[in-house]
Amino acid sequence: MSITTISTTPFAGQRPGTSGLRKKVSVFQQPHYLENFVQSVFDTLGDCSGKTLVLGGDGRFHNLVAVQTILRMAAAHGFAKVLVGQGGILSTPAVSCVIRKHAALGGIVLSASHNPGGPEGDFGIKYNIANGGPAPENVTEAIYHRTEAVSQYRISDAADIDLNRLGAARVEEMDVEVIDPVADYAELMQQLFDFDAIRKLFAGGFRMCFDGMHAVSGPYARAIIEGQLGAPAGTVINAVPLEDFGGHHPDPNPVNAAELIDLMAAENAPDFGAASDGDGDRNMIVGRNFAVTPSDSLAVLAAHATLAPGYRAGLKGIARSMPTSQAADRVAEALGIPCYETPTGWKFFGNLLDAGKATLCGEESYGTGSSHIREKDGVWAVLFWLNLLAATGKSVEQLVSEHWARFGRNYYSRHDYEALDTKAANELMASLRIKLATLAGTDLGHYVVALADDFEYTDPVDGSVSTQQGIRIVMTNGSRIVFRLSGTGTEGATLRVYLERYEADPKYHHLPTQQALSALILIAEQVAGIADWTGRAHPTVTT
Ligand code: VG1
Ligand code: CO
Repeated sequence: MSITTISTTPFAGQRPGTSGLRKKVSVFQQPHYLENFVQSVFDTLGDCSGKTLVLGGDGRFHNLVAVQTILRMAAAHGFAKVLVGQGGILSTPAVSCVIRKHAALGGIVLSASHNPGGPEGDFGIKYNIANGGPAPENVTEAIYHRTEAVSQYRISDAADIDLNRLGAARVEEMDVEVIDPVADYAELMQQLFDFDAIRKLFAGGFRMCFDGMHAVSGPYARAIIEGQLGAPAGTVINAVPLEDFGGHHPDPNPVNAAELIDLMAAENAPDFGAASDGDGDRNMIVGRNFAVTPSDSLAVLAAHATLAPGYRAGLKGIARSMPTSQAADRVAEALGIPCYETPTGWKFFGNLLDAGKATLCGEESYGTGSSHIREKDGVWAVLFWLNLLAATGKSVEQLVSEHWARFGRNYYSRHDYEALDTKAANELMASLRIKLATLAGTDLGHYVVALADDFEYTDPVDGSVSTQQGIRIVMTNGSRIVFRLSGTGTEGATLRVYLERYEADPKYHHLPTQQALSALILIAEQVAGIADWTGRAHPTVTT
């Protein structure tokens, strides 16, 4: 065994996006590609001697190869120890949990999250810092600048370790511990939720379906929901992580989790349905024939948080990403706590959580989480809902309808235009930006524009400023249209159009969402000239 230094040359475009570096598997398979990025992460971290690193991924194609490579590089970089998930598996929230529990320096998550996997699919890598959360922008930018100059990397030539055997191993001088991917995480969940009450719920015949989408959350859901909470075997479907997610998009929304949506609409539907994404940090909540929008889910959890033991003391604040609906703002107002509005991406919640300013956080993209870790957390959200259902004895639809009756309903939808020509998408955004200055005060259909700007965020904790985080057109009655380009795609550009309309009157709380938003949809098309720029008359995905 020896450690060698290998010469390399930089690859263009190794800039982490909304959540790490994501590329086609074939890009990651190029010699030195992964190594260059990992070396750049390690160079950015500096001296790692005596430090612990957490490592794991969502089990997608290329995960095992990457895990072994990173172990050899970590040994060459002087790490004292790596905690790696058995079989190379760790969900994103579990990585966050393990980093915090074991006071690690940080962790590496191998995942492209909700993007498809397999040899033709996507792969990804992201670095999480000591608080357990995604590296903030100053760190990801430093890593990116390093990738532009990297000229060598260090790696051991040690043999692969057996990732299936739990317990101690070694690479060079470095200790490796293969850990149960679920244990630390499950222990944390027991501290937050009333497992006894949920056990009683299942014992009383309550039925649930959790769709693991052949991604990483299956083993977590099985161990906790079937194993510890006593739900019958088979409650978790598509529970075994597959390298290609069974050929599906592991994205828990009504379009990609159609199997679950159909089941929940069937005659003999279970009481409760849920799904999670590739790396286990997203969640979709479904009642009988009733899908809950992520923005509403955040608001409902916030309104009832004190029913869960981990949140009995109340919430310090709520944080949501800018495009997420303002439903949570109304709850925050009623609770007399602050509501923060951040750019898209979980990394922007880290400082608010660390500073104790926010307890619950959420994004419209099926992401919900809290101060228990520093990532969004799919299984956590499902357990939180189970806790509410057990504590109130109400159905999902009842809880949400009552919420609307009390706070009003924020109709909400996101329209995605995927795989656009990048130049055309950039031009669409640029031309919108030019229009912004003259939009305020003008009439758009029956709406009057109150504010039109490009969202800029100043972090209230460290003062860092993030610009161009989404173009928003806010109407005088609070309705909004937001435009931004995705930072997680790997093919061309994706335009996301976010639409929100507030309705106070319960008489109008049960309209089909697209119908309720139709006037705003038309305005969005007209203001941005979507069809003209992109040649697309309709979005590819509507959620
Ligand atoms: C998308 C979502 C964003 C989320 C990000 C990572 O980013 O919109 O809310 O934080 O994915 O989620 P973008 O830039 O494509 O809009 V995950 O579960 O893919 O790590
Ligand atoms: Co994810």
